[in-house]
Amino acid sequence: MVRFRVASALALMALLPSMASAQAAKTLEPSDFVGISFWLISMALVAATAFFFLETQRVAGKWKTSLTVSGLVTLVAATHYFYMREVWIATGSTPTVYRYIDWLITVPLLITEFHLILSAIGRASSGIFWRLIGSTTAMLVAGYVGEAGYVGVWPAFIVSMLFWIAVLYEIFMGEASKAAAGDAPASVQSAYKTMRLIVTFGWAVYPIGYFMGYLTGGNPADSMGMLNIVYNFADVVNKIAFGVIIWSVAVSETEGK
Ligand SMILES: *C/C=C(C)/C=C/C=C(C)/C=C/C1=C(C)CCCC1(C)C
Repeated sequence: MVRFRVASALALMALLPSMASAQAAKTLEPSDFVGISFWLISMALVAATAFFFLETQRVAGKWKTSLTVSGLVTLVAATHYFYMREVWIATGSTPTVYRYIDWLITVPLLITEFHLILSAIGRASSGIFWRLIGSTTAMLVAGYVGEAGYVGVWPAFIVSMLFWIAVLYEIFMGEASKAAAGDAPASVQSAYKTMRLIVTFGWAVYPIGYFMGYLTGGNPADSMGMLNIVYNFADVVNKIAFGVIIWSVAVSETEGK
């Protein structure tokens, strides 16, 4: 039964690329490094999804949900990458709207994982969860209205940064940090600390991308190339590496190491 469900999820994933490529007008040029990065990352996300879903069968019960959520993050992102890749290759323009739809779904899923780890430590309140969801959503909406041209790129950047700082405050100094200081197994505590570092340094790559894309005053074509390369790289760290950290804690806890 479990095997059947995993198999059908994988079969569905295999169909996704063909669904997304129906309207492709051009093929990938060997000199299009941004396009190549879209390809590499979409494939890495597919592989990561298969891996996280299959590994749910190996870890102890309380870790299964975390790994399933990791797989959902990479599945949702892979699907968006198929579309983003086509937009970039066919038109050479930045797929802002697909990027932000992806983030609006995957960031709350990542916050859910954060919260699952916190619950494994023992004292996670729902207030922490909703504050993190609220701040991250506001951070993304501000970024979107800046990138899509509804408001100035600078004010949007500043507002978005403030909400990200609110997230950092919550996880380093707020209730979440206190909840994490419980008497959980060392491996769970270290997972929480590592996830916190990802939200600090891994997430910092996104504002750097935004800055390089809109705020340096460089040639727009070069800036958009940088923006996409940096965002793509950030997604590898924050979606795949994040999941791998959870996976490694889950395996070592399950196997009693
Ligand atoms: C899987 C996708 C993730 C984890 C996306 C995270 C996105 C951010 C942390 C974006 C942050 C931004 C700022 C802090 C300021 C400039 C605008 C944003 C939206 C790029």
